[in-house]
Amino acid sequence: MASISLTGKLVFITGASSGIGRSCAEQFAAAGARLLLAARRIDRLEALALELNATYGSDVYYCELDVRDRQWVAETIATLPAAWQSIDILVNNAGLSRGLDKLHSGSIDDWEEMIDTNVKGLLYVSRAVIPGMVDRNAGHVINIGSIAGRAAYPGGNVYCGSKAAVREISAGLKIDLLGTAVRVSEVDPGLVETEFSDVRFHGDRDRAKRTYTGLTPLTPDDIADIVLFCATRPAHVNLSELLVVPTDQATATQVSRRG
Ligand code: NDP
Ligand code: 8X3
Repeated sequence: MASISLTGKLVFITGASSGIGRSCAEQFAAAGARLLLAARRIDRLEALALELNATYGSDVYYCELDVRDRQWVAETIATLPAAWQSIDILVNNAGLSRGLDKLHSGSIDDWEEMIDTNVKGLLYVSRAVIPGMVDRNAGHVINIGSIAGRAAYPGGNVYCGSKAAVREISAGLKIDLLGTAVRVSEVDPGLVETEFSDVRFHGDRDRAKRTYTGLTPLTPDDIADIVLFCATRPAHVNLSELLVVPTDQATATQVSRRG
């Protein structure tokens, strides 16, 4: 069965300034897609847009966006230039973890940042983008969840809860879109070496590095490859959920480290 071509498709990626989102941008660009990129660090998006244009001749529109800001999200989507309004694929990737403290000693500010970004931000973006997909009876929403959403681990409490919410939101969205041609996928990675752990440990690079010591983690390109696989299945095929772990990882807490 022929896979779907991404040539000329309009792909909106949140959190494209780093890690998995950035790799998705690169791989969709290489596949001939047009890219709508969002994140808070606009300087990085500008550099990425130039790079993708120079390398692949990509058509890229980028915007500064904090997905936690409901009004900002709504206005950004509502005021996109005409040529950038018909979004074919939404990759809800922007997200983060903060801390690894026990719940009873955790930081409420950290909790709010995770819930506001991972859950509410994903919802705001979805609410702004999906109506157009339904109107056109075409589209694909790909949510980046996590192994953390499938089982809690020590200190994961609120992050795990936020990703469990992404899992149920994805499942609910699939039900709500039944009868339309809009597809919903959730990709749940295990350990991927990105800036994720730097952010989790508030810039403690040594602690962040230890997350990946002695094992071979996934790369952001590994996840982007899978996101593109979901997006290129034939139109009647909906890959609903995918758990992707390094060979050195079995569960969130069971990993094989050497040395
Ligand atoms: P990175 O820290 O490398 O990238 C996170 C991206 O999210 C950045 O581009 C950041 O951009 C963006 N982002 C964060 N907060 C906001 C916000 N409020 N508004 C807009 N953009 C925001 O981490 P990853 O690439 O690893 O993370 C991407 C996704 O993958 C997240 O949802 C994460 O939970 C998930 N994930 C990661 C795993 C891993 O092991 N790395 C495993 C499982 C899931 P900026 O700061 O410029 O706004
Ligand atoms: C990121 C993977 O195991 O650190 O979602 O939660 S984990």
